[in-house]
Amino acid sequence: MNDTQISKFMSLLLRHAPEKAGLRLDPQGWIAVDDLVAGMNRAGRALSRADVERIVAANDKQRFALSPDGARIRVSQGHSVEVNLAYRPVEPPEVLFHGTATRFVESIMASGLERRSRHHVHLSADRATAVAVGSRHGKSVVLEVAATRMKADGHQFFQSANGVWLTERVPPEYLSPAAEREQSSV
Ligand code: HQG
Repeated sequence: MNDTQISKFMSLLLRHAPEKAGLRLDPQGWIAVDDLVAGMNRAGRALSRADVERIVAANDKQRFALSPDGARIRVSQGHSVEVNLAYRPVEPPEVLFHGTATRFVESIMASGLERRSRHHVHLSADRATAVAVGSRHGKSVVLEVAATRMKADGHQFFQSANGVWLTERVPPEYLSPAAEREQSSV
């Protein structure tokens, strides 16, 4: 397995399915690095603690976080398993962005952005990230979220350790498609 494959398997275990390697996360999503390594080896992925540390340090989006003493690891966002990362509400920028696929837009503009299998709707502070996130699902389109207005109306915003903006849902009245001209310029 190359580092990308290991990283994807780590994401799967730490976000969605720890049981695939016989593991359990603590309520804040942490697990001992040694337990993760042992579990991955049991699941047939031969790797060492040093491999995990290299992958954590090199990760493009800094998905993984180590505890200050380096003993435990978790992912910073994106879980579907029950965890509480104890995010504190923070003041969002005026506008945030959500990238999705064109085929979802009609449904999103009717019922709003929903968190689906994750704990939150994921938003970004820049368009380019939103374009990349959207293109994971198909032809990418970027929606603007009137974040300051949402906050003023009582919605809470959180930011993960790796900079992803999170909120529980975005009702349609705060959403607008970003202008075509702007989308093609990113
Ligand atoms: C869509 C990656 C129809 C939503 C990225 C999205 C991100 C609706 C999909 C992180 C809808 C859910 C999360 C509605 C939402 N009708 N479609 N009412 N409401 N949707 O993967 O935001 O690489 O769960 O637009 O960088 O794409 O994994 O969420 O297309 O930060 O670290 O339902 O995943 O991070 O898809 O991506 P996802 P997402 P990592």
